[in-house]
Amino acid sequence: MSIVFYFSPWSNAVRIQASLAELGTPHEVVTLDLKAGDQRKPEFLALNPNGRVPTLVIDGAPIFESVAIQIALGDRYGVEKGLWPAPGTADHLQALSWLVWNQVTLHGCTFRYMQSTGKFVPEGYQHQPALAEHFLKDALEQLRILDAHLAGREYIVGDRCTLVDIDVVAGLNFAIQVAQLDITPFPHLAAWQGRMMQRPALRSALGGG
Ligand SMILES: N[C@@H](CCC(=O)N[C@@H](CS)C(=O)NCC(=O)O)C(=O)O
Repeated sequence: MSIVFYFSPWSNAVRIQASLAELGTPHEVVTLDLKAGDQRKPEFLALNPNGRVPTLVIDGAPIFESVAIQIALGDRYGVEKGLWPAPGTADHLQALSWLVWNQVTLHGCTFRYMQSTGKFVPEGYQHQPALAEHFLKDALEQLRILDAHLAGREYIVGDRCTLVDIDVVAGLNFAIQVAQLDITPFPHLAAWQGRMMQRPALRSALGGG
């Protein structure tokens, strides 16, 4: 088994870095310099025509888009490590649902919120306070939904930590740091995030020491 992980710091690749750290799966890391345009080199475009990180090559076969990568890692390595529900189970369906919810619905509005504020892109480019307010309202509603889901639960799916928790906390930490998203009004969510950040592998992958 061989995994090559195409990575760049402060990018969407961090969520995959966190999953690989939690899984403890041996892998080679290739760091791309996105500012220098490494992602547009023909040899990389041959692996990911979209020219983005994260990208993985598993036993010689490329895979891109972090949701697809999380599912592949879960199905191949996560079940035996206890970090992913077995395919064919009700929890597996829940894992797919919350993973895609995180990246499409929650990340969709938090990312658009970040794009609409001067904190993330230069003021005057896409800095639109009315849009920022709209997307922030959307993002807070999604966080309320996750907070309600976490009431009385330790983890998002089933009764143990899965790559879904890893993916959600990685995206959320980014939004908290970059967009100063405040999760303190959501007690179940804040408690879950605190528990997640106690995990040594995750903590170290997300730069928490
Ligand atoms: N939906 C993609 C997004 C990946 C993505 O946008 N990656 C950015 C870094 S955060 C990238 O590689 N950008 C390079 C570029 O746009 O040239 C995923 O989740 O894998």
